[in-house]
Amino acid sequence: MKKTAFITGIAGQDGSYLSEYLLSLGYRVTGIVRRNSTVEHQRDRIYGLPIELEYGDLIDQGSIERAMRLFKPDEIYNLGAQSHVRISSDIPHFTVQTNAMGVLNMLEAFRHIVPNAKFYQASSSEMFGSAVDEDGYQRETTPMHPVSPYGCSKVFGYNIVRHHRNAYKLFAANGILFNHESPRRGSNFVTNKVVKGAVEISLGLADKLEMGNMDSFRDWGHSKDYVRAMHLILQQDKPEDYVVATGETRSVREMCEYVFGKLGLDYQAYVTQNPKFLRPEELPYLRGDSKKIRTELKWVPEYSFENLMDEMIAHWQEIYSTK
Ligand code: NAP
Ligand code: G4F
Repeated sequence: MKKTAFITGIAGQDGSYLSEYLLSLGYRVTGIVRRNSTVEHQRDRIYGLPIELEYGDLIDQGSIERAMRLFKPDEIYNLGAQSHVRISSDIPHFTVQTNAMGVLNMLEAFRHIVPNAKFYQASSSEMFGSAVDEDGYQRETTPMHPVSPYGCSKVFGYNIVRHHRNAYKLFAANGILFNHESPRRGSNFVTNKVVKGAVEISLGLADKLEMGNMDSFRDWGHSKDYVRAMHLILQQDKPEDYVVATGETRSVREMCEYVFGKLGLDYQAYVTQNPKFLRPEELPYLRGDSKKIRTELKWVPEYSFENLMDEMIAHWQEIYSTK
């Protein structure tokens, strides 16, 4: 029988790729979107997909329960979040309400309405914050010392999932995902900002790019590879938490060097620093050890860093060639 998936954050980067992936596997795909005054743009990433949508908000418990009763999901993917780390310092209350209390709202609806379903929580490497193991990696056992309202809210979500799993014997699992990108990434995240800006400069549409901290390191993978991991985590008999990462790390500076270099440019001639893009507290270094999901669930990413960046560059070149 056709399985039903219920996705919060369905119109976001991951929600859109996950929808496409689950549809390709024969799922009925359902989800919630928030009310927004510009409805056309809100649904750009999921335009034309045969999915069922209702209005809902993670902060509005009644709306979550309504959707859960209506869709009766077999699998629940809680991807909805205020997902921008720097902006979480500007809107900390909203961030915590959505990313922390929102998870509790989802778990309670899951527990009372569809307790036999399986639940995936979009946890984050930002939870590790300043903690790094001695060998230079973060993994499932690394302590969590978050350095942003976003990171703190995600730690609550992570822990309340583990609590509900243990206390009520629910299938609830965390994917601890490191940064993942794509042409669908919001253009105020660093990779897409750099790619878009560099393509504009290469076409003479801009002459500089204002950045924040160039010396933080991130472990960047492709969203398409990471949504496969989410699905895999829910196909197991036992709910467990898994780190999903490439295991490679690069600085923002190195990423700029690659992207501008691909376009025949020297990033140093165009990139300037604007303090408005710095964070009150920076997370300087992320590198994930995803041995557990690779060995136990046989997850293998298909994209390299270079393939990912090249796809994003081609995306922006295509956009500007049709303007
Ligand atoms: P994204 O593109 O920002 O998508 C987030 C989605 O959540 C958007 O559709 C957004 O809708 C929705 N949302 C925001 N507030 C909501 C609320 N109060 N109620 C219901 N929906 C709400 O993020 P993403 O990159 O796809 O990430 C998906 C999830 O993975 C997030 O939970 C993120 O924190 C987590 N994560 C991401 C990464 C990464 O590198 N991408 C890594 C680790 C974890 P609107 O457009 O209406 O705001
Ligand atoms: O692309 P970013 O904004 O992503 P960040 O903060 O690492 O968060 C992303 O990954 C998390 C997983 O670890 C997710 F949980 C979260 O939802 C989100 O998807 O910034 C990456 C790095 C930071 O060190 C930042 O300081 O890039 C640096 N950076 C330098 N200049 C900049 C800029 N980031 C942004 N967004 N804009 C800049 O101009």
